[in-house]
Amino acid sequence: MNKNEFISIKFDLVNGLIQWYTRKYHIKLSELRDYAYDSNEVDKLIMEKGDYVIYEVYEIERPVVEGEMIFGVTRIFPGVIGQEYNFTRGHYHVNKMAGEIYVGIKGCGLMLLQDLQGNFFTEVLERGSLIYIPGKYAHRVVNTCDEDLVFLFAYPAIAGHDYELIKKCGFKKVVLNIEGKPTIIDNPKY
Ligand code: PAN
Ligand code: ZN
Repeated sequence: MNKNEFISIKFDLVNGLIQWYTRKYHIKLSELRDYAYDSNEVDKLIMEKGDYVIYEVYEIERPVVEGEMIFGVTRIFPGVIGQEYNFTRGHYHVNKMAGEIYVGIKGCGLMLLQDLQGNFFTEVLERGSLIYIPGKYAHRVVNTCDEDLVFLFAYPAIAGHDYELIKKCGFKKVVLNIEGKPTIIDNPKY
């Protein structure tokens, strides 16, 4: 097998662990400050518990040229930031033709989707969910359960990631833990 052309690795479908990757990164609480429903809660938590990891990403990078795909696994740890369930930053793809596939491997949560026209949708993302995200939709995942939420993703290498708009205005809605139940409310910052 020519390793430059083919990638064939073991993927533990129960625990969501990939045997090999080229890049691992994590996002800590402090890095979600601008994205959070209540940034005061971020500061409060950092004072109490320190700056801990909210999610980690294991990625198989590929050259950024047409036809190539980047894929990997994201693991969101359970927890809340104030009332808000742990979540990924969320982003638009710069290239609006670049869709993405998410496959739920472990745990449960919600995917938030929105386009630039203000259309907003949520989809359940749990073990066994397969979600196709058309290129124009920003996407964020929220872990609403008390275990790790793990999903596989795959997208065209030329997609590009735009976090700025989400950082500034967020998603139309946020998912809060209200009396123990995931509750979707309007985001006042949007
Ligand atoms: C995923 C995400 C990953 C982390 O690979 O990049 O889950 O989420 P954020 O990038 O929103 O922090 C993806 O959607 N790539 O396009
Ligand atoms: Zn994406």
